[in-house]
Amino acid sequence: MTDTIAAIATPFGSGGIGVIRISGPKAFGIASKLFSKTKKRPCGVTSLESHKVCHGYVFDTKTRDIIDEVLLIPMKAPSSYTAEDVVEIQAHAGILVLRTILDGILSLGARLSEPGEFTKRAFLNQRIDLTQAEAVVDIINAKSVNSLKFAASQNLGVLKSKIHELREKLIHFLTLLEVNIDFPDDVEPFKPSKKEIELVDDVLEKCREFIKQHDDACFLKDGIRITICGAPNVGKSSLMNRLLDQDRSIVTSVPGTTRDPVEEGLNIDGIPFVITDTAGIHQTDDLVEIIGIEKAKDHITASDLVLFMKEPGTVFSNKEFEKVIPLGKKVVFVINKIDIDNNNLPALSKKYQHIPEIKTSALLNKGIKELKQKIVNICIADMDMENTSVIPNLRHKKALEETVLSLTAVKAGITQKTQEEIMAIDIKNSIDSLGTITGETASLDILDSIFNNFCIGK
Ligand SMILES: Nc1nc2c(ncn2[C@@H]2O[C@H](COP(=O)(O)OP(=O)(O)OP(=O)(O)O)[C@@H](O)[C@H]2O)c(=O)[nH]1
Ligand SMILES: [Mg+2]
Repeated sequence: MTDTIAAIATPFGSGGIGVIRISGPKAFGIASKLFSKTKKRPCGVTSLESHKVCHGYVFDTKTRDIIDEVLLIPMKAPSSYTAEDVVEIQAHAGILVLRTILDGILSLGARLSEPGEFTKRAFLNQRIDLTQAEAVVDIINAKSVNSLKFAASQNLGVLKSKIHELREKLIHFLTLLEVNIDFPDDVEPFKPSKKEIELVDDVLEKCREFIKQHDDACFLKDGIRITICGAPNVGKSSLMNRLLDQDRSIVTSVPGTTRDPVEEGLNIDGIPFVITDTAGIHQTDDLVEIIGIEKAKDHITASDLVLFMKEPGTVFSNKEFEKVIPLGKKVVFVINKIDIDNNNLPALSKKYQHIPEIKTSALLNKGIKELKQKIVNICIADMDMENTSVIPNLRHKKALEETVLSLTAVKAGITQKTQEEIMAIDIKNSIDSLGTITGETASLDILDSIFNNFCIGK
C-alpha cells in the first residue's frame, strides 16, 4: 500500500483560490479530521460523498480555530487524478492560509509530495501512460494555440493508441516467429508471408512519419528562432520593438547601440517565435563590439530564419551577405527606413533573387504586418498542420529511431533468411523501444527524468 501525499497545487502568491491536493489511503481520514461542514470543530467522522463538492470550514490542528471557509472535493479511487482516494481543498489563495492547512494535513500523517508525484501515481496506477503524463507538462508550458492543441490530443491518449497499435502488430509477428523457435519440428521453417512483410514495412513507415512530424513541428514547443542582423544603425532594434509591439531593445541614433543579443518571445497567428536583436555587424577595433558581433554570428547560425536588414543609399553585396549568412539559411531581406528615401534602395544580386524582400519603416510602423505574414508563410510553408494530430517529443523520436534501426535489421533478416532466433531478438528490441514511449518498458531513470520536470502539486 502506498503512503498519502499532499501539496499545494496552485502557484505561490495571492489569488482568488488556492488548491491543496491530498492523495492516498489516508486522504479521506485526514480531511474528516480538519474539515467540518459546520462551524463546529470536526469530530473525525464527517461523511464525504465522492465527487460531491462540500462547503465548510478547515480548522487549525493545533489551535483548533477555523482557518478558512473552503470548498472540498472528495474523489474515491479509482475515479480521480491519481486513481487513488483524492481530496482537493479549495481555499483562499494566501501563502499563510494554504501553508497552515498543508501543515495540518502533514501533521495528520500525509507526506509532502515530490515534484510530479501525483502524475507519477496516475501513471503507476495505469490511469495514464507516459505520453499522457508528458503531455501534462506540455499543456502547462504551451506557448501557442497550436502547441496546446497537440499537447491536449496527446493528453487524451492519441499518441498512446497509435504506438500501441504498432506494438501490437510487432507482437503478432513475434508470436509467429516464436512458434517456429519453440516447436521447430512441428512447423515449417519460418517464411514470412507477403502480409507479414507488409506489416513490418507498415510499422517502419509509421515510425518514420512520426520522426518527420517531430522534425517538422518541434519548433511549436520551443519557438522558431529568428535573428535580426545588419550593419549598425539600420534600425534592427526599432524593427524588433515594432514586431513585439513593445520597447524591448534600446534605440538611439548612435551606431553601435546594441551590444549583447536581446531575445524575446513573440506569437504570430498562434505560432511561437523567439526573436533576437543583435549588434550591428561591421569592421571595428572596439573590443566590446567585436564580442557583440561574434555573438550575433552565433545567433544567426543557430536561428531558423534571419532578417537581413539594409537601408536606402546602401548596396547589397554578395560578399557582405555571405560573410554573415551561412549557406542554405532561410532569409528575408528587409529594406528599412523607406520613409527617408524610397528610390535609392539596395537591390538583391542576381544570385539571391529568390530571397523574399520586404520594405519597412520601423519608425512609421510601415510594412510590419507584411513582414509578419512573410515570416509565417516561410516558416510553415512545408508543413501540413491540419492533418497532424500528434507531435512526438525528442524522447519519443529517439525511441522511434531505435525502433527503425531494429526493424531495418528485421527486414534485412527476412531477405537474407537469417536465423529465426536472431530475427526474434531484433523484433523484441523494436517492441521494447516502442514500449519506452508509452512507459511499458521505460527504465526508472527515464521515469525520474520525466517526472522531475514537473512542479510540486502536479
Ligand atoms: N527615418 C527612419 N529612422 C529609423 C527607422 N528605423 C530606425 N530609425 C532610426 O535609426 C536610428 C537607429 O535605430 P536602431 O533601431 O537603434 O538601429 P540598430 O540597427 O539597432 O542600431 P545598432 O544597435 O546601433 O546597430 C534611430 O535613430 C532610429 O530612430 C525608420 O524606419 N525610419
Ligand atoms: Mg540596435
